[in-house]
Amino acid sequence: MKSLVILISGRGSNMQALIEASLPGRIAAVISNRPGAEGLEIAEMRGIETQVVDQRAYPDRIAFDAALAEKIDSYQPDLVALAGFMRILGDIFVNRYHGRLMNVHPSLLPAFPGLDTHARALQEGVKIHGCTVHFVTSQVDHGPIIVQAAVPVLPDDTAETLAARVLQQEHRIYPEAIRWFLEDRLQLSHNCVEVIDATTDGAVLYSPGLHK
Ligand code: NHR
Ligand code: GAR
Repeated sequence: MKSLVILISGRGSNMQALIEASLPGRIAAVISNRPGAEGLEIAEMRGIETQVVDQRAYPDRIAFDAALAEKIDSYQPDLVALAGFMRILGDIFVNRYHGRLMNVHPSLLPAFPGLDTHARALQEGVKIHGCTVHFVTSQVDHGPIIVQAAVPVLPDDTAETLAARVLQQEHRIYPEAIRWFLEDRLQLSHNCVEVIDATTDGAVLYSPGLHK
C-alpha cells in the first residue's frame, strides 16, 4: 500500500478531510513547521504520528528545508501533501519530490497565486472563484494542475464567507486528487496532468445567473 506524509502549518481542516476520506493509502505522519498548529491535535486524536520541524530552529531556508526533508524521508512516503502549509520550499526540496509533492491552493490558478487570495478576488471583482490542486514546482503556485473546483462570488461576500465556500470544495477535490495519485491514475507530461478515466458532466457555472 502506498503512503503519504501531510505537511501543515495551522488549522488542518484539509488534513482532516484527507484523514476522513479513507484513502487507499496510509497516512504515515503529519508534520508541522509550527509547534502550535491546531491540526497536530486532530491528527494525534486519530492516532496518526505527528512531528514538528520548527522553522525558527534553523538559521536559513536551506537548513530548514533539509531538516524537513530528512524527517519526511524517515517515513519513505510515496506522496507528500501540503495542506495549508505556509512556508515556501526551495528548489532542492522541490526537486527531491518531483512528481510526488502536491498542494491545494485557494484560487483558480493561475489567477491569484500567493497569499490573501479571497480578499484579492473580491478586490478584482471576479464572479467565479475556487481552488486548485497542483503538483508543486519551484515556481510557487505554478505547478501542473490536477483538478479545480469553481464557486460563485456572491454580492454580499466577505473574504471570510468566500473562503468558507471555497474551503468546502478544497475538502472535496483534495482527497479526490490524492486518491487518483494513489491509484496511479495521474500522468504528468510537461506542464499538463492527465487523469486516467476521469468522468466529467460538462456542467457550466454562470455567475451571476443568466435568468430571473
Ligand atoms: N513551495 C514551492 N516551491 N512551490 C509551491 O508551489 C509552494 C511552495 C510552498 C507552499 C503553498 C502556497 C499556497 O497554496 C505552497 C506552494 C506560502 C506562501 C508564502 O508566501 C506562498 C504560497 C504558498 C504558501 N509564505 C511565506 C514565506 O516566506 C510565509 C507566510 C507566512 O508564514 O504566513 O515562506 O498558497
Ligand atoms: C486552505 O484554504 C488552504 O488552501 C490555504 O490555507 C487554508 C488552510 O486551511 N493554503 C494556503 O493559503 C497556502 N498558502 P486548513 O489548515 O484548515 O487546511
